Amino acid sequence: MDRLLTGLQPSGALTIGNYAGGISQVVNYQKDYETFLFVPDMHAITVPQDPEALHKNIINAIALYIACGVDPNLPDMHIYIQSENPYHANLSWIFECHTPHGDLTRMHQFKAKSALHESFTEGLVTYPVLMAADILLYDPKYVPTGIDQKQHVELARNLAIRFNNRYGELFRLPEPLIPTVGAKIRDLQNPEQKMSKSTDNPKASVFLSDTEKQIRKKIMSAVTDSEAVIKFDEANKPGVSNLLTIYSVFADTTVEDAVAKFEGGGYGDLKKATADAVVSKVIPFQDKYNEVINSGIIDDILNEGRDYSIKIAQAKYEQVRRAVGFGRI
Ligand code: AQP
Repeated sequence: MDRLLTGLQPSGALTIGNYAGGISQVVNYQKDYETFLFVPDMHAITVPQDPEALHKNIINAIALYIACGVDPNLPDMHIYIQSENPYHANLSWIFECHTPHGDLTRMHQFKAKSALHESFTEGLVTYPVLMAADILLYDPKYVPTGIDQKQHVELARNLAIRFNNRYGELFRLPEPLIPTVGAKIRDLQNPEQKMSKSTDNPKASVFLSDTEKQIRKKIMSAVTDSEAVIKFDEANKPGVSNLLTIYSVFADTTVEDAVAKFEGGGYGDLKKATADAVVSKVIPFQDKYNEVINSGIIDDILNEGRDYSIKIAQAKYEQVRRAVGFGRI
């Protein structure tokens, strides 16, 4: 069975963007692939985190995956925490020593995130190398992701090619799996940017934990434009295009159908329908989330995921370790 692998950083509450680019794809494909779904807590500390909040966000993320439809009872579903498996960091070091510094400082996400902080750590630079290790340890065929992480999956692919050429066939080349709709949900207040969980503007992102009232308020006050024409044109009408995208993701339809439904109408109607669609999916997720978080099942799920992921990752790491000449012959 081919493998699928993805992770969502516990750097805050998850957004509807994380749902569209990450979780919803796992839910759609989970029966067709052996699935490795992990919480990348080591990635989260590339920017400062409060330790107590980080612990909580890790467990909340697991409960939310399940609440959104990830089925932990599928025999080929493995859910785990990155830092509980030491081979991610071990392989990452080897990869760092094979990655030109310039390849990392040229990454879009590094440029965007480093610009937000007066000083930043080396972890922010090397983040995509750790992500390459997260992926390549498991030989997945697909990595479900939004557009923002596509470049990082490409870096993992390039590292795999470099290693296979230099040391012999070690890694399967992964492919990013980008959703046809919802690959980039935009910030509601600044639709030039993508929606992020670590935003400073409380009106910019809709979180999967928001109340119905908060969701409606944020979507009704989304920035659009003064043209009063509903059409999908991301370059010239990013705000309206974003609403059409969010509507399509949460109403399970295509952007073409959404445009056909709303064209000729006002922005207020589009916003209201978008808010209705988001509320109708997200509020039931929250009911299920409360059930999961209080059920006591999370530790068992994580123990199984940890043990299985260590078994797979250790075998791959041993091959790589020998190939690069570490230790005794
Ligand atoms: N706005 C988005 N639209 C579509 N997909 C998105 N993803 C993130 N934002 C959007 C996808 O969600 C998955 C998990 O991402 P991540 O948590 O690992 O890191 P990120 O991409 O840096 O997400 P955020 O929300 O922007 O987090 P912070 O604020 O901590 O940096 C990935 O598949 C990602 O593509």
